Amino acid sequence: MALPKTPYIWMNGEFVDWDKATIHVLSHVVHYGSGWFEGIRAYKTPNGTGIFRLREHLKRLQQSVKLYRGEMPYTIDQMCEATKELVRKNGLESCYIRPIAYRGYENLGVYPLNCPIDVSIACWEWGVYLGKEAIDNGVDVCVSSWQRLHNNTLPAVSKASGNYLSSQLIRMEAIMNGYSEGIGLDINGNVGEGSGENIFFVNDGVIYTPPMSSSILEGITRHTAITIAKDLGYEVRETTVPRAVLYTADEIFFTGTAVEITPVRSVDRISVNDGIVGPVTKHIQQAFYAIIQDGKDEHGWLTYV
Ligand code: PPE
Repeated sequence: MALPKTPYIWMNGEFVDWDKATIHVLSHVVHYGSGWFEGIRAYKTPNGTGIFRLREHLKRLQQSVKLYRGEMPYTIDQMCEATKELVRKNGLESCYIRPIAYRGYENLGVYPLNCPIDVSIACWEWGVYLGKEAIDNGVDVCVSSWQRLHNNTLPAVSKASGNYLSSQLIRMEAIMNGYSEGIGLDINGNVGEGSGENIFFVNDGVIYTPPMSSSILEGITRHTAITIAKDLGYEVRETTVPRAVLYTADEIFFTGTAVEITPVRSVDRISVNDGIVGPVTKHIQQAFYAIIQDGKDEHGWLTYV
């Protein structure tokens, strides 16, 4: 389905018509995957439209670029202001926001440092990601035959466009085989993450999630879920998770900007908790939705536009 157009896309400091927000085919990013992006959500709350953890996303974008020896041409403050103004100008109450920095047009070759870093921000209306049912009832997933990137091949901590070739292999295989999502194991065979989300496990009331060394993006929703869980009094352990836990855990859930907090109902057709969303997952979901829907934001995670 086509993207729902908005009036403007922000490009290198200017608000450009949606249809005119184009780049040259010989831009470095098109050939070599040299882009870095973020996915951010803005929610309609009783206090107005609030962008969820905007600064943290923009800081991660800056770090993603830095890892590739680049420097963002705009400060985090400038990017914050641009994002807020874009959401306002596009008149959206809630939306998905996609900032992207990329190596642009200058000359072509693997060595990227002669090409400029161009920056765009777009936003559009976007509902639930893995389907309406997913958040309430959970999703059926598989372990992918494709493994995640090795940390010393393409570092997963940098949200680089090129990394998403791995995600595409995982996602396509899963969908073709009738699942909603695939889970990538790290190169040691331990659980990494989904093609576009982090993963959590609950066993005997304790919460587990794979560490950065398991080739994961250090998700901002992951950090949110860990913080909420600790606030609610749960013990959270960031630790290596063997594949077998996918088939034995009491509860499993995904976290991510797009999926928010989505329960996993089965893995490779083995049900999790008889297919019923478990109490810990529900507890964390409720606390999360109280923040983004009701604006009960004690951590100051919402930036109002
Ligand atoms: N891992 C991966 C590989 C990933 O792409 C995301 C976000 C996460 C974990 C969770 O990160 P965070 O959003 O900071 O909690 N994936 C983004 C892009 C998804 C897409 O389909 O494109 C997102 O959720 O916006």
